[in-house]
Amino acid sequence: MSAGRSGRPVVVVTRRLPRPVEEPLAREFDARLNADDHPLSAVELADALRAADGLLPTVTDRLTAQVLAVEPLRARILANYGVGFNHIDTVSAKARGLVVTNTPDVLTDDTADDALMLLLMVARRGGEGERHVRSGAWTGWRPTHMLGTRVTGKTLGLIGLGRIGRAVAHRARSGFGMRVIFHDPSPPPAAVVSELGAEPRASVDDVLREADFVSLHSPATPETRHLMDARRLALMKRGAFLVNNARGDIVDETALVAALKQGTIAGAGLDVFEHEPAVTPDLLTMENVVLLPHLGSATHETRIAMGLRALENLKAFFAGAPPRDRVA
Ligand code: 8YV
Repeated sequence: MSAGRSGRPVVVVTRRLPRPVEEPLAREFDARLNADDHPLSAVELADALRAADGLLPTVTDRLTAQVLAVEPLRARILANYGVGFNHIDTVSAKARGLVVTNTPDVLTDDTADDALMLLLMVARRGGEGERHVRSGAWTGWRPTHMLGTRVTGKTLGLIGLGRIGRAVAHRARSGFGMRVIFHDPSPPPAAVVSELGAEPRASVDDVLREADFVSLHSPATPETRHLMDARRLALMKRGAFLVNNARGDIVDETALVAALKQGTIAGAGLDVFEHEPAVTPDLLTMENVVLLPHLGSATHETRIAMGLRALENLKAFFAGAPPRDRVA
């Protein structure tokens, strides 16, 4: 096994992580931490692949085919911090003999909470109301002021019924009395679906035609890129809302802006963006849009759990055991 001067494998940790994660990482490995937390450039990522035995990257690291083509390659594992790994070219990683792992499960509940937060905020005009109070414009209660849309009893359409989709379905049904419909090309077992009380639909389009709220819970893959394009946005009800805390490129952001401007849909709650951290400027001016800075898993508890899960994957790998969360 290759190792650093300390005899332990060298692991480049690309961003600052919570202290309860950095501490054991530094004990277990010759960990190279990112003290100033700057996002690594392609050149820095290539250097890390040349210098380290393993990387612990995040969603801000674009591990493209070009970056992964680096010579000589020393790294043997990419222990991703996060469940989504669309920022890693897994085909190239595999071709270069790199193992890729992720951190599922530990972020499911908080990410589902974030989707419900977006749904409630956009339906009940939470962001707009907050801006109103802070601006000093509020003149007092009145019966017709800032009326929103009721959530209880409405139909929630889920695109994707994986771990996070199921946690959203559970919350929506048990907490808000919503009816839940979904489409997933690889649905969970029928018993799981019926236990959730979620109703399958044959296609994404069928979900869009029927739902009052549409929430996206698919992985970002070439097949789901721009899944929500102009045609599909037009299938949604005029009074419906779109929620996305999966990945930005599942939505054609330009088409979304047009749909919001034309009143094709009523509003959107977005935690992720197509060109993150850039946000289409028009969205910044729209009151019926809630914009959050990729907060899905952003709790102390979950960000620590994600780090410990990545650490577990690294430890297993360097001990010669199969890492629990291998995805490539
Ligand atoms: C993370 C996420 O914060 O896990 C994911 O896929 O989108 C977020 O929960 C981010 O990916 C960390 O790298």
